[in-house]
Amino acid sequence: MKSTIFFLFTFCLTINCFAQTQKPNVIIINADDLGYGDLSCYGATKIQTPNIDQLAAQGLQFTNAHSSAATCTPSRYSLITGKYAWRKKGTGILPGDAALIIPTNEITLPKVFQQAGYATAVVGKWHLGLGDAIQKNWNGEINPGPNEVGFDYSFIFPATADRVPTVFLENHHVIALDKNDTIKVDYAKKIGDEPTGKEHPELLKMQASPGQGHDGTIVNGIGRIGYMSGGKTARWTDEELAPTFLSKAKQFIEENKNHPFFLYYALNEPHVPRMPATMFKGKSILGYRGDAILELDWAVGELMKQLDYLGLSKNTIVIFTSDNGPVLDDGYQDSAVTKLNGHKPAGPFRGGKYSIFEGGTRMPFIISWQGKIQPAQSDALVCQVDMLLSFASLLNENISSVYNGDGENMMQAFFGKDKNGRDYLIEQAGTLAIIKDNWKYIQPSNGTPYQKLTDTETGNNTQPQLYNLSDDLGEKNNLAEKYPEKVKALQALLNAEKDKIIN
Ligand code: NG6
Ligand code: CA
Repeated sequence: MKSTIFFLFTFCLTINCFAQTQKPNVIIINADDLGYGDLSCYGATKIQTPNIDQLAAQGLQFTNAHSSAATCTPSRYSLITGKYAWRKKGTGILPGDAALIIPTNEITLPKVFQQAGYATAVVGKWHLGLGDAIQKNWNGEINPGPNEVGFDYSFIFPATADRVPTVFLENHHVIALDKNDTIKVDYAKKIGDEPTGKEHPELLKMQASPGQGHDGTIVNGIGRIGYMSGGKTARWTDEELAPTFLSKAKQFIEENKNHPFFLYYALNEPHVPRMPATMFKGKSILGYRGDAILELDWAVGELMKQLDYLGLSKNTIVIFTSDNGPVLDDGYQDSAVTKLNGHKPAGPFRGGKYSIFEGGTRMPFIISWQGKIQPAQSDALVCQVDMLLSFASLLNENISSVYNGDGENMMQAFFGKDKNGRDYLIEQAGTLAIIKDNWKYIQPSNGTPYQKLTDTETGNNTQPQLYNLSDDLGEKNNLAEKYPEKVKALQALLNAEKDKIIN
């Protein structure tokens, strides 16, 4: 009898152990403002990104994968909630003091993993708001935040590197805070008595671009959007961002090496202000923007090494992508424009960040799972909004009673088995566009067609636009007048999507 119980016990342990090793770890690496053409595996010749290229060589590399939107907050909102951001007010680019915009009572991508027994973490840029109000005490517990929407562990900065407060938060608290030097944040008016970038540009180590703000509180010699006072010991230096996030990501992996984990690793590079670690300064021929891309590539390589070192490479799915298209001058004179050297950040696409043209949302997208996903290229139409439902399906989590969103189950496409992907997809910038069967319709809009400050062709046009992406990737040839029926059909499909009740 005793030996039977012992046998059963060891048998269960083995099965349990087996079940655990079978569940793959998942890492989503999300770069910030990295364009389709910024990586050598996507055709860049003026910069080499060997580590991301390696990931592409061992995985499935997509040519028609998208973020849902051409800026950060709506793009990330979509990834985490599995819903298009344009359905919900208040999901545009958030200031650094915004309240959390993800409802805490709804299903999210990390919650899917939690339900499946995973340890979950976000490390890096958040930009989805914190707390339940704008006016909040940065010196106490800040709640709700990433931990309330599905992340067991979070190590983040609140918004963007160019917005105050320039601090790290670990779970609910700002780290390295001196209780006698409390932080205050204001986006409407100057607070405290420190000189601002506007008052004292001579104090800046990198000048702000004229007319683009970034002249509030000076932190680490760089003018920011917004004002903060206090928190001197807690303020980061830009040069430490990538190494710090990398070290926290590696630590989380190490701590969970015997347990399935989901890591959302949201890198800051190459978003402004571009101020890479000293060892990357001047390393590329493209100025600090190129150097920041090399730093990003290095961080990806170091993360892969960590997986190898811990013996996790084979059982970890790694996805590499970006939140929106590229921009050169996004507020600082950092030589991204003058040292472009013929580099094409958006690759063959028109527009970039802020643009409804493909440059805005057509993203690098690589998925690697050694031994499970065959190395290849895929032209399937997929979107980051699909992550939630796709991973729910992979993990056999039935979420049909709690998820009513815009995502589709794209696991077959992520495995390279389905070559087509989605039937259609909606893209968001100032206006909306819809892609179906490689035709793209852009809804008319009164917005400016050209954003001078960032030198962006936004794609806005008061007339309908129709492009055939099969032979016009650069969206040069508007066929709307030639194919009015096609315009009508796509417009109707877009309108039907807009009318859908998603809650
Ligand atoms: C813009 C900022 C830009 C950048 C962007 C957010 C100005 C003039 N420009 O409003 O510098 O911070 O917001 O980028 O303020 S994102 O990638 O997070 O969406
Ligand atoms: Ca971004």
